[in-house]
Amino acid sequence: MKKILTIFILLKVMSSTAQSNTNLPQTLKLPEKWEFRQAHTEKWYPTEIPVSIHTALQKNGLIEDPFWRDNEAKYQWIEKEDWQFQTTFDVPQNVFEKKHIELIFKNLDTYAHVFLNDSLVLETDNMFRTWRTDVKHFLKPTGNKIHIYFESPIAKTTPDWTALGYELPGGQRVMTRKAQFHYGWDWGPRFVGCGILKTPELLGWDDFLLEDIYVVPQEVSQEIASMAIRIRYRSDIEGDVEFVNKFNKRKTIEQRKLEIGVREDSMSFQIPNPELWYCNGMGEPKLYDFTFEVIKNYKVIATKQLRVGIKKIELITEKDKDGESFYFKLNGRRVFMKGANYIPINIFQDKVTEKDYARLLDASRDANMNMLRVWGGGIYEDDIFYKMCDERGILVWQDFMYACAMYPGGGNFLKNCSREANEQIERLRGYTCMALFCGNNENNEAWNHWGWQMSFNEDQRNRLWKDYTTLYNDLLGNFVANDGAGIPYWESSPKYGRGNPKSLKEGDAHYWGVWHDAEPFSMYNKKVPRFMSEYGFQSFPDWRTIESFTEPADRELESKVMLAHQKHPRGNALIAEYMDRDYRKPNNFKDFVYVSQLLQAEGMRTGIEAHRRNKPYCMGTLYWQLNDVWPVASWAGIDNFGRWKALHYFAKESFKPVAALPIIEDDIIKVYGVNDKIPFIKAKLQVRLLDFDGTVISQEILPEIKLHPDSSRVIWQATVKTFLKNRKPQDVVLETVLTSIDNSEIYSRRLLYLLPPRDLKLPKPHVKISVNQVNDGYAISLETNKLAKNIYLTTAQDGFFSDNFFDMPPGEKRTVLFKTETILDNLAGAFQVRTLTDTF
Ligand code: BMA
Repeated sequence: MKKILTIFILLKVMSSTAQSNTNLPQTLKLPEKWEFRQAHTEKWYPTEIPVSIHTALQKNGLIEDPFWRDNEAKYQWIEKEDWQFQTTFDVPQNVFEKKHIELIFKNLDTYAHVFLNDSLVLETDNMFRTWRTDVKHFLKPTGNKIHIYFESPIAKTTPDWTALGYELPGGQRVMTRKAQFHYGWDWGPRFVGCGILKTPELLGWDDFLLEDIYVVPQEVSQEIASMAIRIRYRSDIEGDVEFVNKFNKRKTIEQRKLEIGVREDSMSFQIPNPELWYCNGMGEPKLYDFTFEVIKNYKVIATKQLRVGIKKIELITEKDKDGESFYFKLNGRRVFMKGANYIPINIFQDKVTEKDYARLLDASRDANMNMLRVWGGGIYEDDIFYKMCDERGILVWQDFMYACAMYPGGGNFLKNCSREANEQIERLRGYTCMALFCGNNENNEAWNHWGWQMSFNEDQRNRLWKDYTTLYNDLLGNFVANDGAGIPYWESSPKYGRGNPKSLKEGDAHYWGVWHDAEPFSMYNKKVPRFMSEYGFQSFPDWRTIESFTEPADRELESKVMLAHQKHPRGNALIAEYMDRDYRKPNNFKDFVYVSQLLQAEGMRTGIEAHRRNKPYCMGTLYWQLNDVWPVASWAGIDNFGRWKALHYFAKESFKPVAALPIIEDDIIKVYGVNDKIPFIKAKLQVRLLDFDGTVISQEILPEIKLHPDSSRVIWQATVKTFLKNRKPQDVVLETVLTSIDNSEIYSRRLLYLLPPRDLKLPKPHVKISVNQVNDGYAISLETNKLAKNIYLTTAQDGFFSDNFFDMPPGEKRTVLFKTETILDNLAGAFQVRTLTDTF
């Protein structure tokens, strides 16, 4: 007993020394409670940070929910006003007595004048930068007042915008380094706000500050990985120190001499028998934990915990017989990229929680994605996003935040952009998930092919193009090359636009012939580029999501409120036109919403499969878009509540790493075997033609087929006629099932119809469900007497269906898990089932 007590006391003493190690820099988060008001008005209102002005107003009942009905239009006045925020705080001794005290802001949106105890200490003009300023001499131990005056981004930029003498494509938003989608997009509302989107901090330190640290693998062999830890520090002192790295109970120590000023240094350490970091579907995203310390006179003066994987990423752009390749190599192996374009989770960043990130990135991983493109009209994401991508094996294609516009040049603007880029490169290069920095979204393509040049004279054109190349080539490109830790750089996405035949032969492509030009989905089979970084089709969000912003009378396709939540001018017309090609007219708007999701999912599947079949000519497919910033009809596969549309369920199936993908080409049924995995795989293929009663008309089994690593080839084919055996195409469905040889694993299963749904003779099925409570929710077992097309399970409860929108032939049994924290009391009535035949 005595011994235990001694150990306990010892532990206590040790832990309290660690916490109160006053040699280390000390951080103080500023308080949550603030007050705010509209400038030039009297009354202050309470608020809690992080907050955007819209949230602050809403929480005080000064405005309604900005997403409700057509409220967006009512709240446009907010962008024209100035806003003030303030609070008071004390500075505890451990911070106050430090030699240096910096006030640090991240995500301060955007034009802020910061006053500390009535002195102006900082002025900011870029929401993507970290702002730090020395405030030691302005602080007192108690009763400090911080006041932030936000200028309207519109009023602030109007003089410079007008002085340009011409209108830059993209509009006035280009003048401000602020999330460009705040100004409205074809899937988002316009809310040009301001706000304190992260809690500001005070950072106190004495003689030494570790400003930056990251780890890069140097030499990697099977036996050993040599890693370099690179640091930048700021020091007021010289002298001997030790750099220490603790890894896996081993300590590496190196002696150093500190120098005064801002200095860079590095140390190395080794990982024996290293396991490399692999992306989702290729292997494990192995991460290693270690701790770096700087020790002076036996005292730790800086420490940092790091979590890093060992990976090498390369972008291979080589001339070949077709044009020029565009693919990624991870750890020396070619990888086919599967994923989507990511936009921010909410237009009001203050509302985004860690849980939201986890849910969306889990959904990406669960849908077999291995890459997300952080699109250039949004934000450089929060650290938590990249950390979660590291952990889930999701590679990140990171655009710099420039989209669909020409940006002003000039010293001040470019200086601001340079600082932003340097800070973001420095922050992001340490994340293992980082695969690419890309200069901008569509700016090159738009300038050269969207007719933008016509509104400028030659001088202006030359100047604008020079500003373009200065920013994306001379500045960003060089910054990434010099400081990007080996992460590749790509000037603009796409390399060529769809008007240019080269777009299918070189670089990455955005193919929008489907959608904008109303080309049929089957064009995806023809327009296969080297890497498809954008293509998409709209649908409506989940019905409950529609209910969240409407009154019952609003729930009509063309109601004023629904139109306020459809930002594409031809959106509804295009959906209706495509729907008419493939589906029978839905009975009502609710059915239209459901069918719009099927239409989108089927269309996108055509694209995904075309890209996968054509590997290695095509080496990536990122559809537009993963998610939504508010409730809206859009290209997203997951709506703003995190609810999966049919697309996300379909993508999960279509992205499976080993798959048999059927297609009919010139009356020949072809099945492609696609293997994205590293090992060579032997598999069994079963192809059956069934009628809608479940009778097998034809079938073929290939007991052993070989799927080479990272490959795609036709593994089986037959003419439609022989397989159809005099049956009519409207009465049958083709099923391909790819399993392991011993049937223990189903790699993929796919149903393919010979005609579009509107021409099928679908029977009315009777789908029986039975519900059982299980650990994390309810298991719903389904059976049907006839083919049930696109079974759609719904419930009024919050939760998640493990599967939905799937087809089920008779004879098959399926169990869907409904994950929920809610306890249901009426199991039988809790779930509803619909199928496609209920919509007409
Ligand atoms: C892409 C994107 C976005 C846009 C989407 C849908 O090209 O880069 O600008 O939202 O198209 O139109």
